[in-house]
Amino acid sequence: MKNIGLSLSVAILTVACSQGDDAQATGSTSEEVQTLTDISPVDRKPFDVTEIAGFDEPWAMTFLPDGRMLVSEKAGKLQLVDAKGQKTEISGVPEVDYGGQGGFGDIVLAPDFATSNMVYLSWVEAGDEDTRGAVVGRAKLVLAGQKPALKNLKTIWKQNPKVSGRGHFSHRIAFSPDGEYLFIGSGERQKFDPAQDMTANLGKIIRIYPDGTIPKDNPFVDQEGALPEIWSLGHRNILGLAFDKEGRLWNQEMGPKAGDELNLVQRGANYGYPIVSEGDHYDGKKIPNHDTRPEFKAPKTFWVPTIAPSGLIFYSGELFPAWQGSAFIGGLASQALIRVSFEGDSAKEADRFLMGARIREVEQGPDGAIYVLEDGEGGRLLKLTPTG
Ligand SMILES: [Ca+2]
Ligand SMILES: [Ca+2]
Repeated sequence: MKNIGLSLSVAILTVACSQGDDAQATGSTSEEVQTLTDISPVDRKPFDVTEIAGFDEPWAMTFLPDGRMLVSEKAGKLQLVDAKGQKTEISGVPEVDYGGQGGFGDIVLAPDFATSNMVYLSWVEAGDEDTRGAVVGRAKLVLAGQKPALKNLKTIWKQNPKVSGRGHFSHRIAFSPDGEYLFIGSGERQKFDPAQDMTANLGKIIRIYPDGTIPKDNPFVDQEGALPEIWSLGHRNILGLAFDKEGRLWNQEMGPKAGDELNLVQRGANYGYPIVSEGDHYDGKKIPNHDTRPEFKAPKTFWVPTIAPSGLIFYSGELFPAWQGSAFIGGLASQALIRVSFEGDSAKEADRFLMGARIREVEQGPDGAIYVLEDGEGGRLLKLTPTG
């Protein structure tokens, strides 16, 4: 482990082009630089940064009750990581369809993990004729002995239909605070219209029971032709899904050319994509803003220019008491950790901490420290603690 004091005054004005995540993302502009300067005082240094370990394209992480971590790597590995950064590869992982934005996705613990040892994970599987889709499965994590393993892996949900391309799988997963329901972010696979098509589960947020069965009180179970697992629709590329301390579900999603959104997710609501967006299409075609169509739910906050969000937590720890109740979002193109503050159900960006690397994932540790995963080859796991 080594301490690498984060100097926010160095090289902070570099806004890298979002390469991996949104293939058509734009590069930096003077307008973006101006906005970053306005938001982030360059002398701000609220946390120390400790490097814990490095990974090959890390994508998601979660904490075990004993303080160790599970970290997924996009090409298909799952690593068990101790507090000192020692890594052990976990066997029994699914075969993933790796490439573009696809591969191994999210990993979360079952609400009853302490007794069941079950974990939930998402990945991309291949279909017929060069198609693919995200799936969610569960397995038992066996940690006893020298070689950790996943056992009895079972798929419980699939994107439907499988389509061509390797983008916008989303496949972020989150349990409701009562542990009763599993929510899944299902991206629109860069196909636009499926987000409004009720016979497809793309561009939707999904609600199922932890065993994969579908709750009878889901909003569209009685609607002819609609897939019963749909909870909300009109989403684009959902890369963060989390509950706040009041038990409300939020999602962040990557907009098209800008227009990244933070949404309060409500039962049966339509979030408007691709009919409305605060951003525009990459080919320059305009998309009307949300306020032109009040039947669609507008985001609680949005970003123009893009931050390229990835990962979402609501902070509740003791180490940064001033940040309790805030959300944290990783920034890919913005190479930042973004803090969002709330008042009632309104939200706004409060801080943008420039990290000098694309941030893929954010977590809160059992000690109240904030952990982030950098994106890409050699992406590091960093632990953020209050400046001493
Ligand atoms: Ca996580
Ligand atoms: Ca929207």
